[in-house]
Amino acid sequence: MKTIVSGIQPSGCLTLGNYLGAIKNFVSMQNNASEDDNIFIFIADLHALTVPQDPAALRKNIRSLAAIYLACGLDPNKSTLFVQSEVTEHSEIAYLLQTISYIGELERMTQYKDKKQKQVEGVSSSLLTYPVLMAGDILLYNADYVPVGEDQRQHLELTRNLAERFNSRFSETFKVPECLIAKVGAKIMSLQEPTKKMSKSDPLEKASIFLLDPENVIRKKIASSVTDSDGVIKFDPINKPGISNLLTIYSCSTGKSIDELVEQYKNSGYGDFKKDVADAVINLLMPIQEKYNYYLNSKELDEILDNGRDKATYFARKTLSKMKRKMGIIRKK
Ligand code: AQP
Repeated sequence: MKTIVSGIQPSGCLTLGNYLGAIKNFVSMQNNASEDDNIFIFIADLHALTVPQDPAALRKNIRSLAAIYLACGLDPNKSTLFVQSEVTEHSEIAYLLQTISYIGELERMTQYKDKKQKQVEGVSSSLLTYPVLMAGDILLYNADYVPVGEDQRQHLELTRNLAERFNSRFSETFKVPECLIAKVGAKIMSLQEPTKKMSKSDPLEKASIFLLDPENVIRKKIASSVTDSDGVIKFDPINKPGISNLLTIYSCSTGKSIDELVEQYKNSGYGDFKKDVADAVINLLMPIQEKYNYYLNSKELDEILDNGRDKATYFARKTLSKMKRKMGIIRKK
């Protein structure tokens, strides 16, 4: 029996990066799982709060992300889908793990260093402690595997350190989880600055393809994506980051290998290539959008999240009470 845990922040409209780097892998792991495996995929609303959010938009984004999960193929009969804040054990374990984590190791996190630059009104302490909450999300369910994009590797390393530290201080309690990162698609880059990752909170609209973008917008964004002037379609992320990113997007959207695509387009210009990349992305996203609209307005959505919350709570409670017992915060043995 294996346990798989992952989540995404409802911090805006999801990007193609979130889909190719994360959701696509959740779905394929789900579809390859055996009956006794446990898969927990959550909506990381507590994580979203580490940077300022508009409450009305956040409320909307939580439901929207649930509908995206379902539209992309997550099946509530195989995966437990829930909202992180509704399983209050997540907040509790985060505090308990903070007692064994060090400020120095949190200050070294790249994402903290990047995101704190953008917090003009002061850096919230939750931005610093967010990776500990993430460790808690994973350890609560004693995960074996955590499918994430490349940008989360460092946080996963911290999770592994905290699991080992807890085990050595209080006796064997947690499995040390493994990070699963896709070989292609683990880091989809911005269309406008292809040396930077595509992000849902990027203020530059044209930099990201959103999963809910209409067809004409996708075409325009890909047509105006930044490339280079040498006119050759080949995979070279250092010298040709724009074209390499489009090749990755094309490959992940169709299942064709990058080598195959390079061969196919060896005599083509960027214009034709970009048009075909746009077609591939549109073919991928249009069926998802159709299902999204169905789920967003369905009664099932809330039922699925209620059931998911109850199932996740059952597992989370067991871990948390074991942890508290080992730490000595219990009145009776
Ligand atoms: N560009 C990307 N390429 C591949 N994978 C990506 N992920 C994010 N961006 C890319 C993966 O998506 C999962 C969920 O990410 P998240 O929303 O929890 O946080 P994030 O990594 O901070 O994502 P964003 O889009 O950049 O959000 P904002 O802008 O709100 O910070 C993770 O598995 C991540 O690796």
